[in-house]
Amino acid sequence: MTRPVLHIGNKRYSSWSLRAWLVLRKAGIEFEENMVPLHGDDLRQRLSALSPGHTVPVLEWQGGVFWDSLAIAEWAAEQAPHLWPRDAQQRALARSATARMHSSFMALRGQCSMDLARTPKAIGLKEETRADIATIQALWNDVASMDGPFLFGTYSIADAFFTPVADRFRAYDIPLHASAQAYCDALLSDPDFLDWRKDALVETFPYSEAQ
Ligand SMILES: N[C@@H](CCC(=O)N[C@@H](CS)C(=O)NCC(=O)O)C(=O)O
Repeated sequence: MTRPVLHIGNKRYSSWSLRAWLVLRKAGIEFEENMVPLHGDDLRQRLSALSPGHTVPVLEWQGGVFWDSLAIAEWAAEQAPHLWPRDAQQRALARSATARMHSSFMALRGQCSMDLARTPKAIGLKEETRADIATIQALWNDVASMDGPFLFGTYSIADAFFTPVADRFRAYDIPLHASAQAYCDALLSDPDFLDWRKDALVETFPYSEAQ
């Protein structure tokens, strides 16, 4: 079988690509990766040529082209069911937390863009950003199974989806509750994340320094 191809954005900045890539890694699926540099006047054209979603990540598999990190994660979970918790209640909760991450926290995402190479430095956070940070920590606290370092014990899609948030908290030097900090430390010391980060730190694309 030909390997699926995951089209991703710059590893340093593309948080949605990171999520899909982590999920495929955790699924144990062998895949090729193709970097689509997220800059240049022809970016929209290049993304449109890739998929009707006009964004990365994009998964090419058996002649089909699929987009959106959550759809790609669900595709992977069909082959690797361990990506969601085994218990039905926990599984529904993990999907709720993942969907919340996928659709929310615009203030944090807008003000604290992901930059894996950023030296930790605090900025003046907007009120809405502070509210997002408090909501995320409360959500983690509400759903955490306390059964291991990850939200639902063993690593799940929810953890892949929160990994870019953990790095934003690191990069913008955001003080966290002890349990939230421990969770972020677990996400940021995950070997697959560290593999991605290693590549991100040596990327040489043109970039503008995030605030
Ligand atoms: N909801 C989409 C969002 C994907 C997304 O916004 N990707 C960014 C890169 S992280 C992108 O392709 N930006 C280019 C653009 O919007 O022109 C997903 O979950 O995959």
